[in-house]
Amino acid sequence: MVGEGDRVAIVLQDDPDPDAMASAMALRTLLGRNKLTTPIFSFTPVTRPENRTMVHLLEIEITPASTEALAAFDKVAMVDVQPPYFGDKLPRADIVIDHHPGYAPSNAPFQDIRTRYGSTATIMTEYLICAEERISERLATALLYGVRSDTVLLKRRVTDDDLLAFTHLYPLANVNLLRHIDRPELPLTFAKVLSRAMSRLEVNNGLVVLNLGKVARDDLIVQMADFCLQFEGVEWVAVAGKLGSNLVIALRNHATTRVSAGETVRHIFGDIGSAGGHRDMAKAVIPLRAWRAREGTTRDRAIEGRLRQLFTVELASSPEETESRALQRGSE
Ligand SMILES: [Mn+2]
Repeated sequence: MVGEGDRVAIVLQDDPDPDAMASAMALRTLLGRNKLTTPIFSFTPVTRPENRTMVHLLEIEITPASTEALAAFDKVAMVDVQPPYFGDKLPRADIVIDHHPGYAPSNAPFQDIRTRYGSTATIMTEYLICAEERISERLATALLYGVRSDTVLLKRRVTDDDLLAFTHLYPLANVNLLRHIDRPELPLTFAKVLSRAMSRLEVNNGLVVLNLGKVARDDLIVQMADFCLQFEGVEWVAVAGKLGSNLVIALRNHATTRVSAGETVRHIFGDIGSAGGHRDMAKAVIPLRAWRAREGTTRDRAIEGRLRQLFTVELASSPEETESRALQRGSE
């Protein structure tokens, strides 16, 4: 399908994830191309800290996409995403390789959609094996990380094909690099924030609430919330931090509670910021101006106290939560 001199653009979903980036690298290898003749595009940049670490360590270059820039290419390929995702922004695709269900079929001349698969990286690994391509350490590391992150460490939606790809890639990959991607470095200044916060840690009725004050990065709030959830007797954790002009709040539970974390933050903060998420993890981002307008002060201790109050009332008032606690106590 792809002629010798054809310029090919590989387009990924917004805020590309490891599966998408690894699949793009694999397609480029399959086509025998380099980053000049086959650049990788996305309409928005990579934002998640682990994904940015992957981009950095594996030196993946992603060019900002635009409808005009892509129109200049002879062929457009999409991996880990399908044409309907882009709508009018990108009406044409020549090659589509993906595992996401639920898209309307497109008229791309080459389509390989395997909705049973846990990752697109699995499909790409099969192509590389069939074509007897050499899989470099860099490519193997990317693909392994792609399979692993899309299947949440081989726990979700994983098939025999994914496991086969995983075992094929594992000996070829750089396990040290993977460890680095998994555990992003913490800034040293965070040690102080951490120690101050730990000295205030209290568990009331299974609930921990902490406000870290000013933080350098969004993921520090999330990491702190995950960390606090590990202490005995903790069922719910809310960790807040000031990031730029916003107050960011991460809410976590063990997914054994009946109340959804997403619903909880929507209910408490929906009127002053963007709030939502899943049953066991949710987030609220509130402009500090909006917080001040509703709550009066943005002093760190005052925010922490108020958050404790809000979450305590919200979780206690929910009939499902009271019932599930009673059940848990009964079974202990
Ligand atoms: Mn995927």
